[in-house]
Amino acid sequence: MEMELHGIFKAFPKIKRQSALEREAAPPNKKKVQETVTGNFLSGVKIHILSAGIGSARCNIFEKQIAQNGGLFERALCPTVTHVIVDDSMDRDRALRLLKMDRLPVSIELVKSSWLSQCISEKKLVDTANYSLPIPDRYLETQKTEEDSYSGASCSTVSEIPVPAETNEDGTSEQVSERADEHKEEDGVSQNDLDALINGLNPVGETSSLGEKPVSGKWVCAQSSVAKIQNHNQHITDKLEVLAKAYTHQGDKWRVLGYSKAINALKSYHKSIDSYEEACKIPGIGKRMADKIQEIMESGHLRKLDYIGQDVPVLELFSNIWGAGTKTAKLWYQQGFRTLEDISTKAQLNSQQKIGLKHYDDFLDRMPREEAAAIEKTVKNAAHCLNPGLLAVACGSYRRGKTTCGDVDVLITHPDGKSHRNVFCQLLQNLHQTGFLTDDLVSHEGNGEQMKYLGVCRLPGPGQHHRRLDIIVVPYAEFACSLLYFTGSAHFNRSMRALAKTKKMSLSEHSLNRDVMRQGSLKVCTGIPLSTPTERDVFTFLGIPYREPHERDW
Ligand code: 8DG
Ligand code: CA
Ligand code: CA
Repeated sequence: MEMELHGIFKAFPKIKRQSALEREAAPPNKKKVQETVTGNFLSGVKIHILSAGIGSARCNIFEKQIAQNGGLFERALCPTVTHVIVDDSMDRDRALRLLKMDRLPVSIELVKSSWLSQCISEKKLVDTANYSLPIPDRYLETQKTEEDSYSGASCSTVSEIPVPAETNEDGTSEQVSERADEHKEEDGVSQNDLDALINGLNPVGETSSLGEKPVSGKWVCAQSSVAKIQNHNQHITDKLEVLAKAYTHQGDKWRVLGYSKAINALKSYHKSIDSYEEACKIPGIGKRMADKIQEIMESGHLRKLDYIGQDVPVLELFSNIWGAGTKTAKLWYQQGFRTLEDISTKAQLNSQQKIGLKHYDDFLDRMPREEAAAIEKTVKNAAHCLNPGLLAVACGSYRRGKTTCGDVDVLITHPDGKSHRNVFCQLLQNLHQTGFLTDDLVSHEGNGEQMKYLGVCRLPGPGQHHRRLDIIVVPYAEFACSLLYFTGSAHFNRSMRALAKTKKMSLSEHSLNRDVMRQGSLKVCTGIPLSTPTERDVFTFLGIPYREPHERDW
């Protein structure tokens, strides 16, 4: 079934390699419609229309309108098509049957004709969200078979693989806050959702260095990251990771899931793989994945990497703008933008994306931990000016002892349980006044009694970079759980939440609750918060050994 994606590209290999200009002139199946161009909002959009139900007269009108508005009409479905238009009453299965496809590559959207009508009447590229044809449930199974990635013996069955929505159930509030400070929040399913699916089911490598079940239990959160198993298959995982990253940027979440699962399995395998048969036996690796592994083993290369779309580097460039996720990156690509210059001059940016673009290089650059320490100290000093009893701790990668940090996450509380309440606004105001805070991304996000600020700071003095800073003020009763949460890693946290779930508990940045009742993916009773004055208490309630922050760096 993988054939479909490959099939398309194999059928049009020349198109993939031609330059854009050549492509415009070359394909014999493209009907050139000589229309006066009256708009260009469809520039970069290539549309194929499935005429069934739409009728040839309407198709002809659409064809003209596409050309008049800067778009391209493709008579035949080919890899460069960005949208396939179908009748509003068409369902996805039927559309695929008519297209003679098992599924569409993620770069092609299947949308109702009312979307095109709406674009034309509004004279702009309307978001396809309300017009896309939904992916049926069984599609998940199709994907599974396709990559054959979940067929390993100890892997979960399809029915056990939760759909992304269920990930929220690990703790709705967790997801809300994750989405807020993650600039991928606009995507339906983030990389983290996918990781959660994997980690919740297959925590740490299913095979130990002896090829047996690890004695210390299967949960990531139960193990020290210091003892991370050496990757004996890096020559293979490096290549698969490139492919997985490409799929991530293209928003192909199910392929990302399959690849991540295989990569995890390979990384924790106790030796270098020697044969196709050996690869097939590893849980999490199916036959098709084993084919790829064999290809890398034998040739040192993976041909599929040569066919990564030219959109991938551009999508990556765009989604590295803080505030822009895969969807926005895709939209910008479809609008014909290819460079950051295009984005700054032609794209419609929200205020966060403008800040993200302004500090593009600084935000991508990880700061040395000494700089993170200086940022923590600045926030701590400002907090102590307001109230010397306040606690201010840098969490995240800094607390895990990393030598470089992507941003700084400072958690603030007061042991008296109440003096944290009036701190948030005053603290931010003071830090603004000194010029330390330079830009606000999310300036006031309340989550229960927790307050969260996401912004940008810069230490005084010449040559300093702009850095991302998160400040979270929490009530003391929630301090241990929020300290645990904001220390991470995200991977470690997901494992802990998944473990809590198996014990009818739920863990969030607020509390660890017992007696949680769930019906399927729905939490019907939120349970009773346990008293957790320290992080250690959370580990104890979950029945796992305490791990120091530097041991949580999964
Ligand atoms: P970095 O900034 O050096 O890149 O790493 P970090 O400090 O570990 O990541 P972060 O993005 O600043 O997030 C801080 C903590 O928040 C993270 O260590 C664990 C927690 N967290 C989760 N899930 C998620 C998530 O989905 N996104 C983000 N950004 N943080 C999460 O538990
Ligand atoms: Ca951080
Ligand atoms: Ca952060």
